[in-house]
This record gives sequence, C-alpha cells and structure tokens, in this order.
Amino acid sequence: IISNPIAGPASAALEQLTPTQVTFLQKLPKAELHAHLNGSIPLSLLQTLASEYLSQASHDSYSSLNESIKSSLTQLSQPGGPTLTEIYDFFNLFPAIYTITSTPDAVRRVTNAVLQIFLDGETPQCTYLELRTTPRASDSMTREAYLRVVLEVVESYPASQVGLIVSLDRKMAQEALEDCLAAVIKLRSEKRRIVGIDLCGYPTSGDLEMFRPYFAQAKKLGLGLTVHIAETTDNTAEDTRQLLSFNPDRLGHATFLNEEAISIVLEKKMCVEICLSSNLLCKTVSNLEFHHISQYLRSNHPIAICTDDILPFRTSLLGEYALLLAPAPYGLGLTEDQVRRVGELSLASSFRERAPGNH
Ligand code: 6MZ
Repeated sequence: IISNPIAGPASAALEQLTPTQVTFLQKLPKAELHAHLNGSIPLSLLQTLASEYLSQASHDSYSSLNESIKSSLTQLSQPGGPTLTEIYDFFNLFPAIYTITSTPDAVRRVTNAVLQIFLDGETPQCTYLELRTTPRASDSMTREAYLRVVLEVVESYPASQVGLIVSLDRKMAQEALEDCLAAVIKLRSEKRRIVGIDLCGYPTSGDLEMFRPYFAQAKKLGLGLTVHIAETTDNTAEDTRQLLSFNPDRLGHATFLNEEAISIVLEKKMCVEICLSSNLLCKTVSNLEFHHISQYLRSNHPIAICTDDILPFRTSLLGEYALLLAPAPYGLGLTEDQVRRVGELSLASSFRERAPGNH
C-alpha cells in the first residue's frame, strides 16, 4: 500500500487497523488535493532515472554537479530513500531530483507513474486527484512544453478523476512568473485541464507582493488559488497576512496561523489542506495530539487530508486516512462517521468545477 519500504507514521497507523477498517478506507469517497508531482515519484523509478543519468552523463557533466546534489543522488539511491531531520533537509533534495527529471521523456514517465499510484489498480487511492507541479524550463524544454507533457498524461484520465494545479515557487524571479502565467493563459485558451494555481517552495523565501498581479490574473481566468501558508515557525505574521490578502480558496498546511489569521480562515471558510505525515516527519508538529487539525474538526471547518510528497513522507492517501482512524498514539482515533465526513469535505473543496468547459 505504501511504496517506500521504510516505515513512517502512516504505515504504523495502517498496521493498527482491522481488515474491515482498511476496506472502509479504500472504499471511502475522497479527494487528494495536495500532491506535488516531483515529491511523489516512486523510489524505484527515481533510482532508475538516477542510474540512467549517471550512466549517460558525461564525466564532465557529473563532475560539474555540486557536492550537495551528488550526495542527495546517493541518498536517493539508498533502499529507504532520504533521511529527514528537519523540513529544510526536504527542500535540499529537489536540486538532485530535478537533475534527473529534466527531459520531456523523464517528465512523462514520472507523471505516468504518479497518476498510476493514485488512480490505477483495483482500489484507487482517491476518487479525484488534483496533482500540482512547478513548470520547469531546461535545455530540452520550455515551461510551456513541460506543462504540455504533464497535461497530456493528466488528460489521458477523465476530468472527473484528475485536474492539474500549476505551482509557482516563492523563489521565482519575475521573468519566470511572467512565463508561467503566459503558458497558463495559452493552455486555458486551448481548454487544457488546468484547474488552479498554487504558491509553494522554501517557506520563507521570495517577495510575495510580486505575486499579487499574477494571482489576480489567474482568478480572472476562473482558476482556484491555494497557497502554502505558515508552514514553519520562521513564517512571520506579515507573511501570513499578505498571503491571506490574496484571497486564496484553500491553504496548504497552515500550521502556525495566529489568532487573527485563524479568524479570517474560519470566517471565509478557506479549506485547509492537512498533510499529517509531512508535518510529523518535517517536525513542524511534534505529535498528532497537538495537530491543528483538531480545531477544524471541532468546528466542522472545510479540510482535505492530503499526502504532500509520498516519497519522503513514506505515505499514501490511504495511510493518511489511517492516521485519522487509528487509535492514539498511532492516530487521532476518529470514528468512521467522522472520517466519512472528512472525505466529503475534501471532495467539496476541489477545483474540479473550474476545469475548462465547466464554468
Ligand atoms: C512547500 C513544497 C512542499 O512542483 O517540482 N513542495 N513546498 N512545502 C512543502 N511541504 C513540505 N513539498 C513540495 O514538486 C516539488 C516542489 O514542490 C514544492 C517544492 O517547491 C518542490 O520543489 P514539483 O512537481
């Protein structure tokens, strides 16, 4: 059920469940709304791509990689994948992953593999998936070409099953943002299946004000907006205030919202995308008992349970739902009725209706 061989919190929770409970979770209608493409590549495929890269790269191109990329490539090829001591270790992996997924062929293969994990098989992980990814230009692709490759795979599934969110990275320069938005506008005009925009990346970097006109433009196109917010204690109150002023429909993580922010989120009913294993393994939440999900469950506020990045967080959507159902200390010990309600809330918060042709 979980593709990473090293156990994490989700596999420990799954082990606590009876076969009947597992079947209940498998059949439960639910939406995965927060899954990053390049954080969800199965370890076996990453290892294949890493060895292909190492065998094809000329000695010069390998030796030009910096030591940290070389060390991440080595970590990725260990049986259990990378070890995370804190959230910043996680972000340091991406330069290595991007080194081996920078051709159209690699992007097609990883997108296919990730969609298969979530959607194929006898018991798909979810009823509906919103996959997100950051358009990346390389020697062999423009950002638009990157999106076209991903969309081609996404659109091989029905619109009722999957939609694409285009992520913008907090570190992007204005020129890259312009390029991304131009590609999104063009692809929407061709009725390609982009349903929303996300803001992600290293939690404290970037000049947020620069994003304002781009988010406004995306909203005008009818796209949903979700932003990673207050993910670490390093995020300031001003950062949070600014992100909320963009009027997002959904929020990623929202772990460290202050009182003022919480009241806005509750009043505007912004859906909170909750990634339990991600928070535990990045150590932004020490224990499920203290997780901010509790306040939203108490007030029946819209939430969606999501995986974030299944590879480093050693999870699956089923595993994340197991964390709801399993008894403490393995999980939150919710009842099946409560878990069913959470599944409904996730489906109600999707951007599915925003697919071209639907609005
Ligand atoms: C913030 C995250 C993230 O877009 O290349 N990403 N950003 N917080 C997180 N939680 C721990 N997990 C992933 O997928 C990888 C990119 O998603 C963002 C990072 O910017 C990462 O580079 P794509 O498909």
